[in-house]
Amino acid sequence: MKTSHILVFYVLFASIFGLLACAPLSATSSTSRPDSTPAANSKKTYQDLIVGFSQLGAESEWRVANTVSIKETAEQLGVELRFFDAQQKQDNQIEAVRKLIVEKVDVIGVAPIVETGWDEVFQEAKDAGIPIILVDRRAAVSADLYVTYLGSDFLEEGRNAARIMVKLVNEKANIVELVGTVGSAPANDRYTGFRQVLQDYPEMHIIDSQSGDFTHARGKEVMAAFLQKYGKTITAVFAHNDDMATGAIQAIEEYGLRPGVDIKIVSVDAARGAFEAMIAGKLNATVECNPLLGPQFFELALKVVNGEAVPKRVRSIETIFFPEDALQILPTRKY
Ligand code: GYE
Repeated sequence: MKTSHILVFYVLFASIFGLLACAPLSATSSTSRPDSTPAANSKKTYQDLIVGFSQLGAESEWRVANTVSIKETAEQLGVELRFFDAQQKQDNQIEAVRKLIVEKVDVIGVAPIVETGWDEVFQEAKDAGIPIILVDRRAAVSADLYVTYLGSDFLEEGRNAARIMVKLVNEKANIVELVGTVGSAPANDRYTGFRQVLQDYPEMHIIDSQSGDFTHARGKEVMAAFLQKYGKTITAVFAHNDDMATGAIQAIEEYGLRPGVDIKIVSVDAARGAFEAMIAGKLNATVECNPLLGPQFFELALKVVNGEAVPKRVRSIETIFFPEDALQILPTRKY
């Protein structure tokens, strides 16, 4: 069996268990209820819901797909959605949450740009009796300040990226890392997960690690600087998302090396840009991170508003993709 197929099998297996562990909302994990439980006969439907959403920005293909998923699902279900784009600034996100509290929406979804700095505004929402649902990224707050967290397992994504990298380079490489937004949950966890696996391989060296802020432009800039500094010493790149990977691909080509061949590249998200790069032979693998969270988010929102128990943590289902399957899979990708 090919390495890639073993990995896909492994991930699918893990996903099925993840699914079993968290799919039914009556799962064994700890559950939480909002403070007030409406009487059974006053249950709200999607058409009664007013939902606020504080999105962090539009930095990547992933984020754009995530926003579309939230907006389209609201429209399909007939939910009234009040959506704010914070343009990559935490202050704007906090301001949006405060506006939504004043407007007395039923529930607020937040995709926190960074982990810290949320205690005060989440407490304000709690005091106003408005439940917070964390979407995509975690916030470092006490568990009573949000009802549930819906999103990917970023640590496992980092570990999977490392497992693939180890195989691609036969356990020996000089890696540069393009880190996501500093202080964000996915950047923190992908960084940590990657190292957890690499620590068992003495010839896998991370020679430098810098933030490219999850954008194509910054990924390209940082990679160009790495190439100036280390030249051909670099044999591998771990990019925390596809946009930075495609930026790095351009920088490598401009430097006169072959991305995917002279320098192996693994990234995260599995957006269309990654599939196109894999088909062109310039990207070696992408670890899926699913942005299509709209349906799960509104299902949770309705349950929370109706006082039904929901798991404290809900994971999205994901896999890994390799170049040999990219051509066949690309037309089926939604983002
Ligand atoms: O991987 C990246 C985006 O938070 C999981 O944010 C998300 C990450 C995603 O900018 O492309």
